[in-house]
Amino acid sequence: MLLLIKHSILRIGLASAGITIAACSVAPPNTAAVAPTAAPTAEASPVQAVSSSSTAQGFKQATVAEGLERPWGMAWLPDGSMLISEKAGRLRLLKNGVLEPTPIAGVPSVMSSGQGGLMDVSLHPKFAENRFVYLTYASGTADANRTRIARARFDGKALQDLRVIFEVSQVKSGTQHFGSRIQWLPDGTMLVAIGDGGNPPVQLEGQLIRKQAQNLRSRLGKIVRLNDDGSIPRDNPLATNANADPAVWSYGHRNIQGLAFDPGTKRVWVTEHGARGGDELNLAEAGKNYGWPLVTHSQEYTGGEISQERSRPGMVDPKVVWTPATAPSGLAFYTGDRFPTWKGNLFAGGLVSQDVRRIELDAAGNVRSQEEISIGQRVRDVRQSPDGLLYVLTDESNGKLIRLEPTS
Ligand SMILES: [Ca+2]
Repeated sequence: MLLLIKHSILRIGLASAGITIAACSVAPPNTAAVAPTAAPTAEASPVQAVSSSSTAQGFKQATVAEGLERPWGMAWLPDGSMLISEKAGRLRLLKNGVLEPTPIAGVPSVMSSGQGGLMDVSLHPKFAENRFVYLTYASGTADANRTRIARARFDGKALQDLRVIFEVSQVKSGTQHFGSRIQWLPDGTMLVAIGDGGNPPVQLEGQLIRKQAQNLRSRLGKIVRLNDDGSIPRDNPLATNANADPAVWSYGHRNIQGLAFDPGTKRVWVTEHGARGGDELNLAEAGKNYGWPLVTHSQEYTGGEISQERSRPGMVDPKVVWTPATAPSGLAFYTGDRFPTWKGNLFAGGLVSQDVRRIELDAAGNVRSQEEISIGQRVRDVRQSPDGLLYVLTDESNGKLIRLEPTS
């Protein structure tokens, strides 16, 4: 293991110097995820556990910025500068390649503890006109907290008129599983992923809090769909269900930290954490149930089954299961021109795997293959820049912004 880590650092060093990453496969090529075609029985789930595959080539890694403390999310402003969130509750501006030393003022007070803190940052699709910035964050105390979404106007220096536009209705304890990512849809609504609230023994309303993922009245363990002011669209899939929170768009999720949109097929892709193993890539669709915690490939951290079932009729199987866990965070769907052969691929960051998985899809939305791009640090976010390159944030106390660039 130590050798592997050292090797990764060596490779990063080479990469920073502009040398193409050498191949270093942990497993033979073409053993990557095979997508399930059908789910005949719970005993014969077709999903294969995947740990690794071949190693991607034809690019180099350049460090764009460092000195970021546990960065979480990133967004590009129209002038090419970037907003980068830091978990402790700071929003940073990277302008002309320089990280401004003073954080942006006006960020809400966050609970920075455990997995909670300032999380995603996203711009309104019409930011150039309205200057709206959206933040997701954990709010409250270790004993009473929830995920919130706030909107503010960015005047170039500070956030103004900050307003909480949405929050989880239930207050929970503990510092786990807040989500969260924001993804805009072409109709001007946004999807926001919210975690299930935590692992055992954390309880809510007399049962393990993880069960809230199957409770349609709860916003925990869900993707919600919202209008740009936080109100709930009338055409949400469960809007006419009297027993459901109308904000719910999909459910049965454990803790989604990667959310991406394919503008060609209109598919929504998510990565979510399992407990011990069983991390998932899912093709998310309105109104569907993704199974947690009734159906899962993951095990309890303390050992033993969370569920005997891997698949169930009426619940959607994952497209990939990662065991051992990669701890996926950050997901990009690549549409750029700078890496022509990567067009239409997903790029999934991994906190534990310390890499980015390049995932090839077929026309039906099944996974054809995976390659690993070793980063050598915990990867918190992966995004495509407006000019078609891929950017990676590392979850370290001296976190980096890394750019992947083609070598040819
Ligand atoms: Ca699932």
